[in-house]
Amino acid sequence: MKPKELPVRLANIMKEFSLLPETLLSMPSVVEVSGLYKQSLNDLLLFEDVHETNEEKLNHIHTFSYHHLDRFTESLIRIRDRHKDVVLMTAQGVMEMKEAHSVNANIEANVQYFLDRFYMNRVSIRMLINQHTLLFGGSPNTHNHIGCIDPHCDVIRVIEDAYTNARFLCDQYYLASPELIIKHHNERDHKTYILKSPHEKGNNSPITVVYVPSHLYHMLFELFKNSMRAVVEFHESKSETLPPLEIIVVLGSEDLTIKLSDQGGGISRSLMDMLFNYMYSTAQPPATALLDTPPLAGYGYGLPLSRLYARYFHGDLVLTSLEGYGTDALIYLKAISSEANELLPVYNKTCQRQYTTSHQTNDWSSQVNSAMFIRPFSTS
Ligand code: W6P
Repeated sequence: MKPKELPVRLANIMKEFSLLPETLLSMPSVVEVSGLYKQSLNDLLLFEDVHETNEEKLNHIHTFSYHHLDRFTESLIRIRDRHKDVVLMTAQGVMEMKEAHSVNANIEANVQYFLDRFYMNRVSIRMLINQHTLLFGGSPNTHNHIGCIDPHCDVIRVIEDAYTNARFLCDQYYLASPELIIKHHNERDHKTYILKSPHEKGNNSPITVVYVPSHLYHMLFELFKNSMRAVVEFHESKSETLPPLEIIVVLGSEDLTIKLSDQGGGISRSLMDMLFNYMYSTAQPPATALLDTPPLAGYGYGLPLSRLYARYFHGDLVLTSLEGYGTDALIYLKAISSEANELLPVYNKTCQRQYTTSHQTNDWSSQVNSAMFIRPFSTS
């Protein structure tokens, strides 16, 4: 890691912070978050001063370096802990804004743009901190990982792990949960495996990828919760048996694709657009719904954050749906690790323009033209 990498990432996102609409910037929770970033940047800069002045003074490079490294590691752990609730605090800030101001399309677009970059920046900073603390924290490397990167991340194992834990929540709340069928196809190695899971295991070689298992787990756990909730709620009143979830994992030469299909009734196209929208997803649950809200999948920030995890290493997360039937969720990862470098928000003129120019107004009309329709939509 370059010595200034962390302070630069902190400073970049703080600059973007300052370009947010005042309506959001002035919210108490946002002021608080902004304060955490200032504090952490200060911590790191203070540290650089110590490094430079002491290095000039002292010739005991070795003893100094070890001491220095320990203090740096401790500082990073403190920063990681300080920022642990930032997603929650920021969501709180968005809620405060929605309550205090009327929000126009412009502000909504700015907030969406910012939060994607803000959370991506956060993912990247936490990844660097985790790498540093794992590699220099002094505890032995137990399972051939490089920091939090597993060079042989077993995709099916992570799928089964995420399924088991989501299923536990689902059973607890609904007293039922759908089965899972896993298939995988290893085209890259010119072999095809079909595997029924989690109950029947073949002796096929697993599909592995160089990846951060916790990121993959996070995405899959989120998707499983959404699918399970949809399946159970859609079939509750319909039949005794639940249609299973189906996963197919395909390793191609360029992409590793994981498709999770549910028969949970699907989502309309108009709702689909909203699933990744932070402003839409930040709703105070109505007081009466609090007790009824399942621990599974409220449409919170889970989906947009999962998509950021996928995009962080140049993958993606995509939903397609057949309303009335079910939904497919696709996770794309890079099959080749050399293509899976970090995707980072950069602060430049284009970015600045995003905040300063007004949101483009739509140049497609959806006005009902009475010449085209014999019976125009009712206005009630
Ligand atoms: C649904 C809604 C949803 C969101 C994300 C992933 C899967 C699903 N299924 O019905």
